[in-house]
Amino acid sequence: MVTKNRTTLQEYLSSRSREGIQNDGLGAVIMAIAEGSCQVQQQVRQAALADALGTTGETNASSDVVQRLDADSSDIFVETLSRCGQVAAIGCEEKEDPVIFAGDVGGGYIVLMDPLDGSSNIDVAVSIGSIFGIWQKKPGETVNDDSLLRLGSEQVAAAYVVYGSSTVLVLATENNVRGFTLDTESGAYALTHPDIKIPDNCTYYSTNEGNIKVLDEPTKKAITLLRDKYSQRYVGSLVADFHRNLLKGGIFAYPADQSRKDGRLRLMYEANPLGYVAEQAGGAASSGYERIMDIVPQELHQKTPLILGNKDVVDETVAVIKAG
Ligand code: FDP
Repeated sequence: MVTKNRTTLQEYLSSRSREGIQNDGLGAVIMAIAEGSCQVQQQVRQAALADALGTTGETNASSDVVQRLDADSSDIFVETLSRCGQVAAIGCEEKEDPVIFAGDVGGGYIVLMDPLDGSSNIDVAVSIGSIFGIWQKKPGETVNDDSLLRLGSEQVAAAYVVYGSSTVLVLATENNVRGFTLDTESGAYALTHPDIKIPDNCTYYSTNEGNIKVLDEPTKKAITLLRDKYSQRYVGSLVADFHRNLLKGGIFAYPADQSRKDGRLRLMYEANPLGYVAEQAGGAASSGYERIMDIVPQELHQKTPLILGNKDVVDETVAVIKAG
């Protein structure tokens, strides 16, 4: 068996007195994410065979067309997270309103998620993923809609799963980023990337070059400088682009443009969780104006420009944008 002699995610979480995972119940939340992702990866790989591709005909809170797999993945993760008994509330990119578990039913954690990121790549067999930010409920708090509007810096953990040529779950807690690869034979995630740190050298930049014509001059200059120095790689699924850049060194940029003053990506479901992972791995995340993790959220589905990856390159890029 492939996982022989490797630590499984379950074993890793069981020894949570080390590695910074000390909070009661957090392991159960992460296992619920892992369980859901096993189901989602199966659906993703079988989708064409099961005639499950295509759209639901609806749009979500951000006016994006909802793919059938978006909706199915959302249901799967809401179910596994509800069942683990440690979650007080779930905010989901695909759902207008949060799911709140009242009274004794709820646990101590708040999870905000993009259940299937990279929708436009679903139908064409290109890597996609799921993203999760995890917060702890405030002591004595009665959870309501406003409880989900937390600073990114208050996350206690974040995770993402890439459904690529293999399925990889990356888990970040304070100063710790680890990657687990799904062994599809045993159904267990096994530790394959024990200590992820973003490499010192930035190799890649990832941005939608087609947008260059609608950028303001300082942002255009910042992107052009990246183009001059680094190789371009752009999958068009944030998780996949981020994962490559995290392992190989790189910067992802989806800046504001003339028609999208707040960019395209979601603060609570995408920027905060991946910003947290980046920072714990030695990288950085900025809106181009401020640290992502310091943005005070005004509403659940709000968008933000995002510049994410190697800290020195993020800082340089932001400096060019700010210089005007
Ligand atoms: P998608 O719309 O396909 O879900 O989350 C939004 C996102 O994908 C990101 O995953 C991706 O990085 C970005 O949008 C791609 O946007 P463009 O097509 O505008 O480049």
